[in-house]
Amino acid sequence: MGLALGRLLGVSLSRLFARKEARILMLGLDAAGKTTILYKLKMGEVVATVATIGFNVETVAYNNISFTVWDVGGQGSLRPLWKYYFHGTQGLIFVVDSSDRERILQAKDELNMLLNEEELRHAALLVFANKQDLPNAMSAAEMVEKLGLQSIRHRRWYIQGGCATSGEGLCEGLDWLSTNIATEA
Ligand code: G3D
Ligand code: MG
Repeated sequence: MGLALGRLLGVSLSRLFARKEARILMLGLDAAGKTTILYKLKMGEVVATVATIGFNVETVAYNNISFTVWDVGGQGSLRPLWKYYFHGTQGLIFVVDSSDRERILQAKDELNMLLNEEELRHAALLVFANKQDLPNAMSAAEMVEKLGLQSIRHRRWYIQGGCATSGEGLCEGLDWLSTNIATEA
């Protein structure tokens, strides 16, 4: 399983690498599973920094592909500073804890705000419906409805259910992203 996953991830990542440059943002509420995914990708050293401007950012880069990760939700006054990280983003991965029914509306609001960002208008959207291993997890179909994805216009989007701890669904999600990533952003 580990080997197969590595190979499949390799295929997805090499498609991304085949492009000149890929800037991917991975965002979501805290505890959605973003850091777990970042480590699962095994692209290299994950660097956690507190940006001088005050919010925690994790980055990992491999060749010309970079993933930048932070928690959305709350942190009101810092929000305007996010835009410095939006520029040039070709792919947005929005990670959601499928078992967190209490915060699904908050996740929806945060996603909508991100989708309204001018700098992200070209970014393809992959929603990763994480924690599908938990018994009370909402299905991907239910998440489409809860997050209002069916009303998204003028953007390529896809939802992938999965489990960050086992890596399930990651290859499929990244594969979609690598073939649908905005060629110019
Ligand atoms: P974040 O970076 O989005 O804030 P983390 O989220 O990656 O730190 O994950 C938050 C917690 O959720 C972690 O547990 C992590 O192990 C768990 N988690 C991540 N993905 C999954 C999943 O697919 N299934 C399950 N069951 N748990 C998951 P801890 O206990 O370390 O806080
Ligand atoms: Mg984290």
